[in-house]
Amino acid sequence: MSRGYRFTLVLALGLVGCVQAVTAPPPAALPPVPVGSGYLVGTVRPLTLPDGWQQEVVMPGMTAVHPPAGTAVTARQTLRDLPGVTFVEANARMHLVRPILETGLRMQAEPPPYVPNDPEYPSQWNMTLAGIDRAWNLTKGLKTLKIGVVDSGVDPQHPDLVDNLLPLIDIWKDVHGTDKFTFGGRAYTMDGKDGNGHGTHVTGILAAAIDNSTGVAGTAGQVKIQPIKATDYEGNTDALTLFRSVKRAIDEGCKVINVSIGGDGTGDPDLESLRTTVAYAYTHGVIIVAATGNESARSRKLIQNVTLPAAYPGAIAVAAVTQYDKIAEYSNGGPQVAVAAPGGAGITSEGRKIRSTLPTYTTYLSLSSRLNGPYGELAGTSMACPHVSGLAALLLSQEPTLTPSQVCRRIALTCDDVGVKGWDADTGFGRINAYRALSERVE
Ligand SMILES: [Ca+2]
Ligand SMILES: [Ca+2]
Repeated sequence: MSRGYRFTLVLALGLVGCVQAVTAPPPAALPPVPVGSGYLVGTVRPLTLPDGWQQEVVMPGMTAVHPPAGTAVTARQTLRDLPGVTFVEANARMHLVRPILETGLRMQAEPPPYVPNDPEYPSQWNMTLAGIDRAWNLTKGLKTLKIGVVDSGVDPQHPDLVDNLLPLIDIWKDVHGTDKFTFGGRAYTMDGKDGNGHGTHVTGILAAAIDNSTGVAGTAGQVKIQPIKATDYEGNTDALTLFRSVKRAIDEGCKVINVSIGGDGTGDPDLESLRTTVAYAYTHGVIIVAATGNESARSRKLIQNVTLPAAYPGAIAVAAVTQYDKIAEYSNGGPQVAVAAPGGAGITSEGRKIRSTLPTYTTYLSLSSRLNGPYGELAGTSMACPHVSGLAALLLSQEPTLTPSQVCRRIALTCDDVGVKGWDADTGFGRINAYRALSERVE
């Protein structure tokens, strides 16, 4: 029995030894520590460290050491002075090798559309089509940025515009005298305000106050608008009035000027004065955004040339697309077209028009077309144009030092291609995409 017992005991001890060899605990690991903290120490023998210091044998010959807080200044020297230490290194910070990314690639998912609280916003399909709703996640415009609207004037008291309006400058009156007409035996005087309705509609697309629980939302609904009245109640003007209006807008400090004005197609096809006007703005660091004109009837294969001043170098010539992202029936075309933007339907099959602000008082438009304010729908390249002026304003709000040529490139090179593949004479580089313009790098 006793032999048997000893044998069993020896066998048992042997088993214990085997179990210990297989399941011996690994060297103590350090508790979680901040990235880049501590030291790596070369060792030829186990380290004997001061109290409170922690160590982990990383591999034979190298130990990670964490001195207590407060000893960082002297820790390296303390470690160097220990017997058997071959090197001491701070635990260097490192990073994944960053992939080289192509410019213009969309690396992040687009944000969801921003939905403002303006009650008429659900009818503004144009803001979604042009990526403006997603752009509002990035900026809604700088309150100190001045944008010029050279047009028929504006309703200076419109409740959805008044917060963004500077006092109207009436160049029409300076050049041509009072703006008045008689309708149905009644006289109307329109000095100092929009006598037509066109300018108020354009201004709303560009900068109706956003998120004010009122009416519609403008593309750049927080910037300041400098309204310049350059036409009479019918929309008539001339090159001299236009030049004086543009110059005044520049003198007032406007960085972008919306010109939804064109020749009537009956005049000189080349006006040196208007070419000079656009060049003057460009050399003063100001961007002219102009409509290509509405004289075409594409369903009958009649396509008119880009009007003036949109056709001149330095202006961004804006064509119009419909709700369905197709070139609009009326939109003029040609080699000068830069981009397209929502202009709305010219014929019934093209979808809806563009909803915006209209004057709160009687105008030539309300009398002649029964289009009454304070909100209503119009279509045309005049309506497309302020989407692009508004986008230029958003770009300058995000990056105030951009030059006119940089703004033009951003807008053109981030368009979504529409119509014929690549640049085409109907839609230029394509329909603007405000979110892409604000979020993609374009060199
Ligand atoms: Ca509003
Ligand atoms: Ca195209």
